[in-house]
Amino acid sequence: MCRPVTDHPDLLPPATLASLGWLDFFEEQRASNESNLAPMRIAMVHRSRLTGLSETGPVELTLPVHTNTGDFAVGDWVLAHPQTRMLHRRLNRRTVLERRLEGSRTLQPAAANVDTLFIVTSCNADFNQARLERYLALANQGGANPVILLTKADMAADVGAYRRQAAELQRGLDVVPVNPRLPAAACTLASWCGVGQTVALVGSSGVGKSTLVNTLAGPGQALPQETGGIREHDAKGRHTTTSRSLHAIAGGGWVIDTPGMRTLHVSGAAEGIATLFAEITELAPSCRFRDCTHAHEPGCAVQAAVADGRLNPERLIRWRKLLDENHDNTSASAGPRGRRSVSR
Ligand SMILES: Nc1nc2c(ncn2[C@@H]2O[C@H](COP(=O)(O)OP(=O)(O)OP(=O)(O)O)[C@@H](O)[C@H]2O)c(=O)[nH]1
Ligand SMILES: [Mg+2]
Ligand SMILES: [Zn+2]
Repeated sequence: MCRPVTDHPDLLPPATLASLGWLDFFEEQRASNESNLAPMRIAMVHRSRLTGLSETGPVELTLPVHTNTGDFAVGDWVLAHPQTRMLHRRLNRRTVLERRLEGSRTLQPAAANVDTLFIVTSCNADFNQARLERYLALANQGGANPVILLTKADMAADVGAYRRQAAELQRGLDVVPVNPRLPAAACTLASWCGVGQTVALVGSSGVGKSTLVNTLAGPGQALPQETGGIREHDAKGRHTTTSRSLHAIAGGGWVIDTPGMRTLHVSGAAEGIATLFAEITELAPSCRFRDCTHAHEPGCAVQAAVADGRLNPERLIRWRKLLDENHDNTSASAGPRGRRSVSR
Protein backbone atom coordinates (compact mmCIF):
# COMPACT_ATOMS: atom_id res chain seq x y z
CA MET A 1 0.00 0.00 0.00
CA CYS A 2 1.14 3.51 -0.74
CA ARG A 3 0.73 6.31 1.77
CA PRO A 4 -1.29 9.34 0.61
CA VAL A 5 0.70 12.33 -0.58
CA THR A 6 1.13 14.83 2.27
CA ASP A 7 3.10 18.00 2.74
CA HIS A 8 6.75 17.19 3.29
CA PRO A 9 7.93 18.21 6.77
CA ASP A 10 11.66 17.96 6.12
CA LEU A 11 12.37 21.51 5.06
CA LEU A 12 10.84 22.83 8.27
CA PRO A 13 12.11 22.21 11.78
CA PRO A 14 12.37 19.72 13.35
CA ALA A 15 13.88 17.82 10.40
CA THR A 16 16.21 15.11 11.59
CA LEU A 17 19.57 14.39 10.06
CA ALA A 18 18.35 10.84 9.39
CA SER A 19 15.48 12.17 7.30
CA LEU A 20 18.02 14.16 5.27
CA GLY A 21 19.90 10.92 4.55
CA TRP A 22 22.56 11.09 7.29
CA LEU A 23 24.10 7.71 8.11
CA ASP A 24 26.76 6.24 10.41
CA PHE A 25 29.01 6.29 7.34
CA PHE A 26 29.07 10.12 7.58
CA GLU A 27 28.98 10.36 11.37
CA GLU A 28 32.11 8.20 11.59
CA GLN A 29 34.02 10.74 9.51
CA ARG A 30 33.55 13.52 12.07
CA ALA A 31 36.70 14.14 14.06
CA SER A 32 36.39 14.91 17.78
CA ASN A 33 37.21 18.60 17.17
CA GLU A 34 34.41 18.81 14.60
CA SER A 35 31.57 18.05 16.99
CA ASN A 36 30.55 21.73 17.12
CA LEU A 37 30.04 21.83 13.35
CA ALA A 38 26.67 21.17 11.75
CA PRO A 39 26.19 18.58 8.98
CA MET A 40 24.41 20.04 5.95
CA ARG A 41 23.36 18.46 2.69
CA ILE A 42 24.08 20.31 -0.55
CA ALA A 43 20.82 21.09 -2.33
CA MET A 44 22.11 23.38 -5.11
CA VAL A 45 25.52 24.12 -6.59
CA HIS A 46 25.90 27.51 -8.29
CA ARG A 47 28.97 29.03 -9.89
CA SER A 48 29.93 30.89 -6.72
CA ARG A 49 27.39 29.75 -4.14
CA LEU A 50 26.33 26.55 -2.38
CA THR A 51 22.92 26.04 -0.83
CA GLY A 52 22.69 23.48 1.94
CA LEU A 53 19.90 21.89 3.94
CA SER A 54 20.40 21.66 7.67
CA GLU A 55 18.22 20.37 10.48
CA THR A 56 16.81 23.88 10.76
CA GLY A 57 16.11 24.48 7.06
CA PRO A 58 17.86 25.81 3.93
CA VAL A 59 21.20 27.58 4.44
CA GLU A 60 23.21 29.81 2.10
CA LEU A 61 26.77 28.68 2.91
CA THR A 62 29.63 31.13 3.35
CA LEU A 63 32.55 29.89 1.27
CA PRO A 64 36.24 30.17 2.18
CA VAL A 65 38.28 31.99 -0.46
CA HIS A 66 39.48 29.76 -3.31
CA THR A 67 36.56 27.35 -2.88
CA ASN A 68 35.81 25.72 -6.22
CA THR A 69 32.08 24.97 -6.20
CA GLY A 70 32.75 22.48 -9.04
CA ASP A 71 34.25 20.15 -6.42
CA PHE A 72 30.82 19.84 -4.80
CA ALA A 73 27.82 17.90 -6.02
CA VAL A 74 24.14 18.05 -5.16
CA GLY A 75 23.61 15.42 -2.47
CA ASP A 76 27.02 15.95 -0.85
CA TRP A 77 27.33 16.14 2.93
CA VAL A 78 29.42 18.98 4.31
CA LEU A 79 30.28 20.27 7.78
CA ALA A 80 29.69 23.98 8.40
CA HIS A 81 29.74 26.36 11.31
CA PRO A 82 26.14 26.64 12.56
CA GLN A 83 26.30 30.40 13.30
CA THR A 84 28.60 31.85 10.64
CA ARG A 85 27.48 29.26 8.06
CA MET A 86 31.14 29.01 7.02
CA LEU A 87 31.82 25.85 5.05
CA HIS A 88 34.40 23.68 6.81
CA ARG A 89 34.79 20.58 4.60
CA ARG A 90 33.05 18.00 2.47
CA LEU A 91 32.63 14.47 3.82
CA ASN A 92 33.58 11.41 1.78
CA ARG A 93 30.85 10.23 -0.54
CA ARG A 94 29.09 6.90 -0.21
CA THR A 95 28.22 6.90 -3.91
CA VAL A 96 28.95 9.40 -6.70
CA LEU A 97 27.73 9.88 -10.26
CA GLU A 98 30.55 11.35 -12.27
CA ARG A 99 30.57 12.39 -15.88
CA ARG A 100 33.34 13.49 -18.14
CA LEU A 101 33.22 17.08 -19.29
CA GLU A 102 33.14 17.60 -23.05
CA GLY A 103 36.65 17.84 -24.48
CA SER A 104 38.43 17.11 -21.22
CA ARG A 105 39.57 14.14 -19.15
CA THR A 106 38.29 15.67 -15.96
CA LEU A 107 35.43 13.93 -14.22
CA GLN A 108 32.75 16.17 -12.80
CA PRO A 109 30.67 14.97 -9.85
CA ALA A 110 27.04 15.35 -10.95
CA ALA A 111 25.27 13.94 -7.89
CA ALA A 112 26.48 12.37 -4.65
CA ASN A 113 25.17 9.95 -2.07
CA VAL A 114 22.48 8.68 -4.41
CA ASP A 115 20.94 5.32 -3.50
CA THR A 116 18.97 4.77 -6.70
CA LEU A 117 19.55 6.19 -10.16
CA PHE A 118 16.31 6.46 -12.10
CA ILE A 119 17.35 6.32 -15.76
CA VAL A 120 14.40 7.90 -17.56
CA THR A 121 13.59 7.17 -21.20
CA SER A 122 10.46 7.76 -23.23
CA CYS A 123 8.75 5.03 -25.26
CA ASN A 124 9.42 6.94 -28.50
CA ALA A 125 12.38 7.99 -30.67
CA ASP A 126 14.35 8.74 -27.49
CA PHE A 127 14.66 5.04 -26.60
CA ASN A 128 18.16 3.79 -27.39
CA GLN A 129 19.80 0.70 -25.90
CA ALA A 130 23.39 1.91 -26.37
CA ARG A 131 22.63 5.18 -24.57
CA LEU A 132 20.87 3.38 -21.72
CA GLU A 133 23.93 1.17 -21.34
CA ARG A 134 26.06 4.29 -20.79
CA TYR A 135 23.82 5.40 -17.94
CA LEU A 136 23.92 1.89 -16.48
CA ALA A 137 27.73 1.91 -16.54
CA LEU A 138 27.66 5.29 -14.75
CA ALA A 139 25.34 4.00 -12.01
CA ASN A 140 27.26 0.74 -11.56
CA GLN A 141 30.57 2.54 -11.34
CA GLY A 142 29.33 5.08 -8.83
CA GLY A 143 27.68 2.52 -6.55
CA ALA A 144 24.05 3.60 -7.17
CA ASN A 145 21.35 1.03 -7.92
CA PRO A 146 20.01 1.63 -11.46
CA VAL A 147 16.30 1.44 -12.33
CA ILE A 148 14.96 2.20 -15.80
CA LEU A 149 11.78 4.28 -15.94
CA LEU A 150 9.77 4.13 -19.17
CA THR A 151 7.72 7.30 -19.69
CA LYS A 152 5.15 8.23 -22.35
CA ALA A 153 3.91 4.64 -22.35
CA ASP A 154 0.46 6.19 -22.79
CA MET A 155 1.51 7.29 -26.29
CA ALA A 156 3.24 4.05 -27.39
CA ALA A 157 1.64 1.18 -29.29
CA ASP A 158 3.68 -1.65 -27.73
CA VAL A 159 5.14 -0.84 -24.31
CA GLY A 160 6.00 -4.52 -23.81
CA ALA A 161 8.63 -4.32 -26.56
CA TYR A 162 10.35 -1.34 -24.89
CA ARG A 163 10.18 -3.11 -21.58
CA ARG A 164 11.81 -6.27 -22.94
CA GLN A 165 14.55 -4.32 -24.71
CA ALA A 166 15.35 -2.41 -21.53
CA ALA A 167 15.26 -5.48 -19.26
CA GLU A 168 17.83 -7.35 -21.37
CA LEU A 169 20.46 -4.63 -20.84
CA GLN A 170 21.59 -5.79 -17.41
CA ARG A 171 20.95 -8.82 -15.24
CA GLY A 172 18.33 -8.24 -12.53
CA LEU A 173 17.51 -4.75 -13.78
CA ASP A 174 14.17 -3.24 -12.70
CA VAL A 175 12.24 -1.64 -15.57
CA VAL A 176 9.17 0.35 -14.57
CA PRO A 177 6.65 2.03 -16.89
CA VAL A 178 5.47 5.22 -15.22
CA ASN A 179 3.47 8.31 -16.20
CA PRO A 180 5.18 11.24 -14.43
CA ARG A 181 2.05 13.37 -14.87
CA LEU A 182 -0.10 11.10 -12.69
CA PRO A 183 -0.02 11.08 -8.86
CA ALA A 184 0.00 7.26 -9.07
CA ALA A 185 3.65 7.51 -10.18
CA ALA A 186 4.61 8.32 -6.56
CA CYS A 187 2.97 5.07 -5.44
CA THR A 188 4.65 3.05 -8.17
CA LEU A 189 8.09 4.33 -7.14
CA ALA A 190 7.49 4.44 -3.36
CA SER A 191 9.76 1.49 -2.57
CA TRP A 192 12.81 3.47 -3.76
CA CYS A 193 11.72 6.76 -2.19
CA GLY A 194 11.42 5.98 1.54
CA VAL A 195 12.63 8.19 4.39
CA GLY A 196 16.37 8.89 4.15
CA GLN A 197 16.59 7.50 0.60
CA THR A 198 17.97 9.59 -2.27
CA VAL A 199 17.12 9.04 -5.92
CA ALA A 200 18.48 10.95 -8.92
CA LEU A 201 16.86 11.34 -12.33
CA VAL A 202 18.92 11.26 -15.52
CA GLY A 203 17.98 11.00 -19.18
CA SER A 204 17.47 13.05 -22.33
CA SER A 205 15.70 16.37 -22.38
CA GLY A 206 11.92 16.09 -22.51
CA VAL A 207 11.50 12.58 -21.07
CA GLY A 208 9.63 13.89 -18.01
CA LYS A 209 12.26 14.13 -15.25
CA SER A 210 11.08 17.45 -13.82
CA THR A 211 7.44 16.46 -14.23
CA LEU A 212 8.23 13.42 -12.08
CA VAL A 213 10.06 15.56 -9.49
CA ASN A 214 6.92 17.70 -9.12
CA THR A 215 4.72 14.62 -8.77
CA LEU A 216 7.04 13.04 -6.19
CA ALA A 217 7.28 16.33 -4.27
CA GLY A 218 3.50 16.57 -4.13
CA PRO A 219 1.21 19.57 -3.80
CA GLY A 220 3.13 20.96 -0.80
CA GLN A 221 6.13 21.83 -2.97
CA ALA A 222 7.02 25.51 -2.61
CA LEU A 223 8.70 26.05 -5.97
CA PRO A 224 7.71 23.49 -8.64
CA GLN A 225 10.30 22.63 -11.25
CA GLU A 226 9.68 24.18 -14.65
CA THR A 227 8.70 21.65 -17.33
CA GLY A 228 8.64 21.93 -21.12
CA GLY A 229 7.20 20.35 -24.23
CA ILE A 230 9.03 18.36 -26.92
CA ARG A 231 9.35 18.80 -30.69
CA GLU A 232 6.66 16.86 -32.50
CA HIS A 233 8.77 15.50 -35.36
CA ASP A 234 11.68 13.91 -33.47
CA ALA A 235 10.51 13.87 -29.83
CA LYS A 236 13.51 16.00 -28.74
CA GLY A 237 13.15 18.13 -25.61
CA ARG A 238 13.95 21.82 -25.14
CA HIS A 239 16.49 21.61 -22.30
CA THR A 240 14.15 23.24 -19.83
CA THR A 241 16.14 22.34 -16.69
CA THR A 242 19.59 23.93 -16.60
CA SER A 243 20.96 23.03 -13.16
CA ARG A 244 20.86 20.16 -10.67
CA SER A 245 18.77 20.45 -7.53
CA LEU A 246 17.61 18.42 -4.54
CA HIS A 247 13.90 18.18 -3.68
CA ALA A 248 11.98 16.65 -0.79
CA ILE A 249 9.66 13.77 -1.69
CA ALA A 250 6.26 13.84 0.00
CA GLY A 251 6.25 11.17 2.71
CA GLY A 252 10.05 10.79 2.78
CA GLY A 253 13.17 10.65 0.67
CA TRP A 254 14.92 13.05 -1.69
CA VAL A 255 15.03 13.40 -5.44
CA ILE A 256 17.74 15.09 -7.54
CA ASP A 257 16.62 16.66 -10.83
CA THR A 258 19.26 17.06 -13.55
CA PRO A 259 19.38 18.81 -16.94
CA GLY A 260 18.76 16.57 -19.95
CA MET A 261 22.04 15.31 -21.42
CA ARG A 262 22.81 15.21 -25.12
CA THR A 263 25.59 12.67 -24.79
CA LEU A 264 27.09 10.85 -21.88
CA HIS A 265 30.77 10.07 -22.31
CA VAL A 266 32.14 7.22 -20.23
CA SER A 267 35.42 7.52 -18.39
CA GLY A 268 36.98 5.65 -15.47
CA ALA A 269 34.11 3.17 -15.62
CA ALA A 270 35.80 -0.20 -16.27
CA GLU A 271 34.16 -1.90 -13.29
CA GLY A 272 30.77 -0.44 -14.14
CA ILE A 273 31.08 -1.75 -17.69
CA ALA A 274 32.11 -5.20 -16.43
CA THR A 275 28.98 -5.36 -14.26
CA LEU A 276 26.79 -4.13 -17.11
CA PHE A 277 28.10 -6.79 -19.49
CA ALA A 278 28.35 -9.57 -16.89
CA GLU A 279 27.45 -12.26 -19.43
CA ILE A 280 30.61 -11.36 -21.40
CA THR A 281 32.82 -10.72 -18.37
CA GLU A 282 31.95 -14.12 -16.93
CA LEU A 283 32.86 -16.01 -20.11
CA ALA A 284 36.32 -14.46 -20.43
CA PRO A 285 38.10 -16.79 -17.93
CA SER A 286 37.10 -19.74 -20.15
CA CYS A 287 38.94 -18.33 -23.18
CA ARG A 288 42.15 -20.13 -24.11
CA PHE A 289 44.28 -16.98 -23.84
CA ARG A 290 44.23 -14.91 -20.68
CA ASP A 291 44.48 -11.68 -22.65
CA CYS A 292 41.86 -12.76 -25.22
CA THR A 293 40.18 -9.76 -26.89
CA HIS A 294 37.26 -11.97 -28.03
CA ALA A 295 37.80 -10.74 -31.58
CA HIS A 296 39.32 -13.63 -33.53
CA GLU A 297 41.46 -15.71 -31.16
CA PRO A 298 41.12 -19.51 -31.27
CA GLY A 299 39.43 -21.09 -28.24
CA CYS A 300 37.47 -17.90 -27.44
CA ALA A 301 34.53 -18.71 -25.16
CA VAL A 302 32.83 -15.40 -26.01
CA GLN A 303 32.92 -16.04 -29.76
CA ALA A 304 31.67 -19.58 -29.10
CA ALA A 305 28.71 -18.13 -27.21
CA VAL A 306 27.91 -15.83 -30.13
CA ALA A 307 28.21 -18.76 -32.56
CA ASP A 308 25.71 -20.92 -30.71
CA GLY A 309 23.28 -18.11 -30.01
CA ARG A 310 23.84 -17.71 -26.25
CA LEU A 311 25.26 -14.20 -26.67
CA ASN A 312 23.75 -11.38 -28.71
CA PRO A 313 26.48 -10.25 -31.17
CA GLU A 314 25.26 -6.66 -30.91
CA ARG A 315 25.98 -6.70 -27.19
CA LEU A 316 29.54 -7.75 -27.97
CA ILE A 317 29.93 -4.87 -30.45
CA ARG A 318 28.54 -2.34 -27.98
CA TRP A 319 30.68 -3.75 -25.14
CA ARG A 320 33.82 -3.31 -27.24
CA LYS A 321 32.87 0.21 -28.29
CA LEU A 322 32.16 1.33 -24.73
CA LEU A 323 35.31 -0.27 -23.38
CA ASP A 324 37.44 1.37 -26.09
CA GLU A 325 35.89 4.76 -25.40
CA ASN A 326 36.38 4.30 -21.68
CA HIS A 327 40.02 3.41 -22.24
CA ASP A 328 40.62 6.42 -24.50
CA ASN A 329 38.99 8.79 -22.02
CA THR A 330 40.50 7.45 -18.83
CA SER A 331 43.62 9.17 -17.67
CA ALA A 332 46.38 6.62 -16.96
CA SER A 333 47.39 8.58 -13.87
CA ALA A 334 43.91 8.43 -12.36
CA GLY A 335 44.73 5.28 -10.38
CA PRO A 336 42.22 3.40 -8.25
CA ARG A 337 39.29 5.64 -7.46
CA GLY A 338 38.34 4.07 -4.16
CA ARG A 339 34.65 4.76 -4.30
CA ARG A 340 33.27 1.24 -4.43
CA SER A 341 33.83 0.72 -0.75
CA VAL A 342 30.13 0.33 -0.03
CA SER A 343 28.86 -3.17 -0.60
CA ARG A 344 25.22 -3.42 -1.53
N1 LIG B 1 1.86 12.00 -22.47
C1 LIG B 1 2.86 12.03 -21.61
N2 LIG B 1 3.55 13.18 -21.47
C2 LIG B 1 4.57 13.19 -20.60
C3 LIG B 1 4.94 12.03 -19.87
N3 LIG B 1 6.02 12.36 -19.12
C4 LIG B 1 6.30 13.66 -19.35
N4 LIG B 1 5.44 14.17 -20.26
C5 LIG B 1 5.46 15.55 -20.82
O1 LIG B 1 6.73 15.73 -21.44
C6 LIG B 1 7.11 17.10 -21.41
C7 LIG B 1 8.56 17.26 -20.93
O2 LIG B 1 8.62 16.99 -19.55
P1 LIG B 1 9.77 17.59 -18.59
O3 LIG B 1 9.44 17.08 -17.23
O4 LIG B 1 9.96 19.04 -18.76
O5 LIG B 1 11.05 16.84 -19.15
P2 LIG B 1 12.55 16.86 -18.59
O6 LIG B 1 13.05 15.45 -18.68
O7 LIG B 1 12.61 17.49 -17.26
O8 LIG B 1 13.31 17.75 -19.67
P3 LIG B 1 14.63 18.71 -19.50
O9 LIG B 1 14.45 19.55 -18.28
O10 LIG B 1 14.64 19.52 -20.75
O11 LIG B 1 15.79 17.77 -19.40
C8 LIG B 1 6.08 17.79 -20.53
O12 LIG B 1 5.16 18.44 -21.39
C9 LIG B 1 5.41 16.64 -19.78
O13 LIG B 1 4.08 16.93 -19.42
C10 LIG B 1 4.18 10.83 -20.05
O14 LIG B 1 4.43 9.76 -19.47
N5 LIG B 1 3.15 10.90 -20.94
MG1 LIG C 1 13.66 19.09 -16.53
ZN1 LIG D 1 37.75 -14.64 -25.78
